[in-house]
Amino acid sequence: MKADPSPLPKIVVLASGSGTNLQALIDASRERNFPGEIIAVGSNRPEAFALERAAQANIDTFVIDHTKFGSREEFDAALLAELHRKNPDVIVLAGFMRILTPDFVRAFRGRMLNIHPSLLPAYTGLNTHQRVLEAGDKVHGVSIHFVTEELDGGPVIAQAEIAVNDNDTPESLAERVLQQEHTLYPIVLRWFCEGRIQLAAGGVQFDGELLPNPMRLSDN
Ligand code: NHR
Ligand code: GAR
Repeated sequence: MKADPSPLPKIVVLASGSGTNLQALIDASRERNFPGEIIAVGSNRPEAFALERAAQANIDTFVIDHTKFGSREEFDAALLAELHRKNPDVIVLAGFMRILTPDFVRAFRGRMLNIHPSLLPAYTGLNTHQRVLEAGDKVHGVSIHFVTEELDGGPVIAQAEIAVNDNDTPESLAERVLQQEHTLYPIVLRWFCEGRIQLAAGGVQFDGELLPNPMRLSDN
């Protein structure tokens, strides 16, 4: 008899919005030999389309509605309790729009990834596409990083860039950045599930070596 294969790492995705990144991750995780399983999708917004995408894919969903809590700490405690029930190996933020408290982040240190629509450390926070245009930048892009207490400040694992055109709008930039996101996030999640990426003292380790710079995909 064949020995049981070792169980796949369990992934929980948190999303607040339309969930196109979630969809890219679902599609990738359905490919043969993907080294992880999305066991649940959670949202702080009951109306998030991401929840419908999960349901369509027969993935368990949960909602912790932040408007029902008196404080950030109470919301995070409820989210943390739900996550402890699911017991994931990795939490993937995919368009998740609530800042997480330090206690929450510490509970999943080294096991929580975020995708952020800028070339970090540039443009942490919200409205990145608008701010890139206002600054007149010629390149823009996306970063995937470990989540730490510092908002969008955790060590960056990988980035992809796009060229900014003279006639770009926040919407046209968002569209091209999203395409890069959909390519990059499945690659990075695969690496993480394979055990190739680790949060270390001095930054990100890839195959046991500290990365001098984030991994980079380029569209040109
Ligand atoms: N939490 C911690 N501790 N560290 C990070 O790096 C985090 C995080 C939570 C979310 C995603 C981040 C992004 O990629 C993220 C990274 C939300 C806001 C925000 O201001 C900022 C950055 C990110 C996500 N949220 C408002 C808030 O009061 C609410 C905005 C809304 O609901 O639309 O939480 O950009
Ligand atoms: C993505 O561009 C993601 O990088 C960004 O929101 C979009 C979500 O799209 N995330 C943030 O701004 C986090 N604050 P999606 O719901 O279609 O995946």
